[in-house]
Amino acid sequence: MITLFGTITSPFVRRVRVVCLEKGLPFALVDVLAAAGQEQLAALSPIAKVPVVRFDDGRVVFDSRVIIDELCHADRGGAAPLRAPAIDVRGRVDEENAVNLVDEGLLSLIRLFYLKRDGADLQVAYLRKEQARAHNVFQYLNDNLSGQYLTTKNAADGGFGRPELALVTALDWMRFRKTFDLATTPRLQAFLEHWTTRASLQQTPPDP
Ligand SMILES: N[C@@H](CCC(=O)N[C@@H](CS)C(=O)NCC(=O)O)C(=O)O
Repeated sequence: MITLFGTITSPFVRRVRVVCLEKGLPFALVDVLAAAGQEQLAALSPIAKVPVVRFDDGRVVFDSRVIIDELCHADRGGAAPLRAPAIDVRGRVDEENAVNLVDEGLLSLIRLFYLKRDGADLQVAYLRKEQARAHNVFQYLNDNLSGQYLTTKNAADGGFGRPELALVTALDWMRFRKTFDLATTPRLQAFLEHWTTRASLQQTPPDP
């Protein structure tokens, strides 16, 4: 059994939960908001971010991308039913760029969310830069959504892969935490509405 350390609200943890559900891989979720989970996480990961996964063979993996790679390894039947990662040079770069864009924009918003909750002054120069980064990333994605790796093509046509998973989990967290006004990015709003009908996403809402 895979042990997943995380929270229900985290978009990065949700990606791992979705991949496990899609592939029918059983897992046990340890809630790190509880004291016992927090202690276990601290003992396992010096980064102390979630998700962290402990595999049956004892390996501990600290990052959602590496965890998903491992879950989609050939030994576990590859990526299916998700779209397999591109293998040609151009496709690989496009796909990694797409995931990176989403992650950088999302991480800026997550940092701003925590800082606001702690009462920090968000007007200092670096945090204004974080706000601008998030705005620019999601505006860019809104304007470039129809590319090959951020698609609303249905899954049977190879339309649901890692970039789509990254973007839909990010957008749903942004909606849930009210950290970004999706009305300013209508194509992203439509993308979110399109993909949240997928069963694995219906089963993993951040606000159950
Ligand atoms: N690159 C990491 C990012 C993970 C991440 O930032 N997780 C957030 C929750 S959504 C976290 O644990 N934040 C706690 C903190 O910043 O202390 C991944 O893909 O797994």
